[in-house]
Amino acid sequence: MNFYEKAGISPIGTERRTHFSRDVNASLVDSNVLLFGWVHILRDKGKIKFLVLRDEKGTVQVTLPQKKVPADAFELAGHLKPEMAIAVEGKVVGTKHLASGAEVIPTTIRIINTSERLPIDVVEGKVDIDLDTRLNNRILDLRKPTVNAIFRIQHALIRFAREFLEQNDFVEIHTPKIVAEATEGGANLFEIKYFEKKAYLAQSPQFYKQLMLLAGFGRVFEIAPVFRAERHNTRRHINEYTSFDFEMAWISGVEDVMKMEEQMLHHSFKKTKEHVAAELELLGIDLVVPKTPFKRVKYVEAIDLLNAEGKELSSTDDIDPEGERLLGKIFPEKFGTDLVFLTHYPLDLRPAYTMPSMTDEGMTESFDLTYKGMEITTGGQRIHIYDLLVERFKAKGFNPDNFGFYLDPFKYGAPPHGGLGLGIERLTMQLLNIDNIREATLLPRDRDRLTP
Ligand code: AMO
Repeated sequence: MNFYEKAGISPIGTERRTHFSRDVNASLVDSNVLLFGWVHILRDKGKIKFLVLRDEKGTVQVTLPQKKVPADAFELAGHLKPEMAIAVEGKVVGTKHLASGAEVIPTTIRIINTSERLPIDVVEGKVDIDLDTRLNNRILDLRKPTVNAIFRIQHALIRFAREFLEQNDFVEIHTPKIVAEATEGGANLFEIKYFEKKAYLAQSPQFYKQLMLLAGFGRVFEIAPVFRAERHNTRRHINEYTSFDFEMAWISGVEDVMKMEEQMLHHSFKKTKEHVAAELELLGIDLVVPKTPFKRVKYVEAIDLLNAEGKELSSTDDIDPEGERLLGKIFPEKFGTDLVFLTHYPLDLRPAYTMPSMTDEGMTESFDLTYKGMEITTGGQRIHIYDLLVERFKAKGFNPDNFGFYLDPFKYGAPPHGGLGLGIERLTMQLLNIDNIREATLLPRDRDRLTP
């Protein structure tokens, strides 16, 4: 017995699939098709059996009237179990009962791989299971068409954002994730042992993306994992996320960076809407392509708006998550838009590399982009003047000697520059109205979760 026979399954064979499930429609009536996929739904009505086959592109109904299919195919269909991998060969016939207008009457069914009893259902809506159980069984969970669709949409968002940057002369870079110093402050830094030295997991490509502009690239971007040792488990924080960063030289101010982002998101949303229309429809999302320019609101003005709603904040207080949520309500009512730039953050609330404002005392040339009330991007103009940079590092309590690898290149004609970091999971969750960031993360890492 070979191992196929031992497992009770068919060898893979050399034939290729002729169609995907979603190709099976009235135009294919009378054609022969060979489909590969998973057993999604089984219904046994005695003299007729129904099987819904699911593949990467959707589902198709396979119907087995006892009188019209070979006896061995009918018999085998009786042994199928949910999520078995199968090959179905058969003829397409028209039917009025299905939206696609067609189904497949098989001539052969082969079991390509078996499936054990499932720990969670792959068919949606059968039972409500909690997120933790779903994440424990994430690989099966991802087979659900609505869950799978989230990541196809995420892919489209990134694909077209990247396309926009490439059209605008940005060079994709890959910077180290094992680093010697914090870029964003020490509070949420993961320390690792690096042979005899102490090292950290990168919180952001911040220093290196800036340095690449000093290295002679005019514009760079990076889409890569970053690590944050967030102490709390919240619905919008994970410990490893994918940061979409870009950085551009020779800007005349932070406004150039915001313009680039709003154009990039406009392009990405517009093309995503076209390219993954089916997935968006499956999730019931009407993707609104944002109008440019996005609304800009100064940090102090946002504080005033919050205080008018009963908060008691000073102009340099940090806006807490509740305040953010409140702004998420105020902004659409007041400005009729979900995407709002908050600008001119207080010096105290921004990292040492942020350019102080010359117009707004005590503030910075920086911004956050909020989307439906949640911060999805942080960005700003950076300090390109060596002495000022060292002064700001000292003011934040850092020892400049530890940052020589970053600071020293600024001695040699650093161009004015700025950029931003966008969390792709936050973008996805807000776009799809997902409540918990873990659902917009393929394989989330949080305080309690290190597998799968
Ligand atoms: P910041 O620390 O604000 O800025 O992060 C930028 C964006 O990353 C996302 N984000 C997170 N997403 C999920 N889980 C987390 N724990 C988490 N923390 C942050 C958010 C946020 O807006 N170097 C700067 C960026 C820059 O100025 O270029 C930075 O990292 O979407």
